[in-house]
Amino acid sequence: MLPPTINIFEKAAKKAGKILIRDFGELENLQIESKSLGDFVTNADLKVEKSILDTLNYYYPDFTYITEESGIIKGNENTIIIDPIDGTSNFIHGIPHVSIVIAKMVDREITDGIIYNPILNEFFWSSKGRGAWCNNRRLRVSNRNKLSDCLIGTGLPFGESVYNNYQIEIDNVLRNTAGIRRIGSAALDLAYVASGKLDGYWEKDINLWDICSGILIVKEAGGVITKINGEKWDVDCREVLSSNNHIHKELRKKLSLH
Ligand code: 2AM
Ligand code: CA
Repeated sequence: MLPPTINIFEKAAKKAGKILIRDFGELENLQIESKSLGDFVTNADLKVEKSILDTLNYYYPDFTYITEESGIIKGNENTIIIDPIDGTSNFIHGIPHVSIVIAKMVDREITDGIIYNPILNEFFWSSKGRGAWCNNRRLRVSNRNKLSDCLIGTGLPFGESVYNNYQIEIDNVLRNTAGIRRIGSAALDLAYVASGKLDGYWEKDINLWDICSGILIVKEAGGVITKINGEKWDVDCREVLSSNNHIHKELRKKLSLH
């Protein structure tokens, strides 16, 4: 049986997922606006977020909400974080690597989180202490311990977020691993680390709504989450390094050579 919070998140995500799927099938009618260079919002993002908020407000009218599209809605100390579509660029281009993210945070700790890809019908979830799951399958990070065998996810910077030296990081990782994947949804990158598909993942300049659920899901699947320099991650960090634990130190070194 799903924990009660996850049950409610599932209800909200699956209802909103129907809107996402409908719009994914009619991309020619999509209205797209640019928030900044490379960062887009569509009418689907707004509709999906509204649907999630409508469902959650019924169950949790007094909570605080932190959302990608509506900003912060102030309430009590219980906080829900929402990204209606993580992977909006993929969505716009008809690439099915998109996800709905909903997490609960109490005292700056993520206690429950879901990542739902309605197109591939993959529902990832975790509650603290309850393990990590995709649909009915328990998740476990990979066992690979040789960095040279490992597939690593990242997000390439885009537009104004492009930072100096990112090519050096990419170069170091490419030279020492089996390859890099750029999936385009940070939430799915973390879900794939938890699933043992990717062995590690790092990204800089990232928002909490992209990674909130994934942080808990990776930890509950036996993985590690830190800052890129190996220090403790907290909810104010705008970067993340995650892995199956075995390769963490070595991967960190490849990212800290400059
Ligand atoms: P978003 O779709 O919710 O904006 C991956 O690198 C992360 O960066 C995603 O979680 C994605 O979140 C965000 N992002 C924003 N603009 C992007 C772009 N043009 N290309 C790729 N990712 C982008
Ligand atoms: Ca988004």
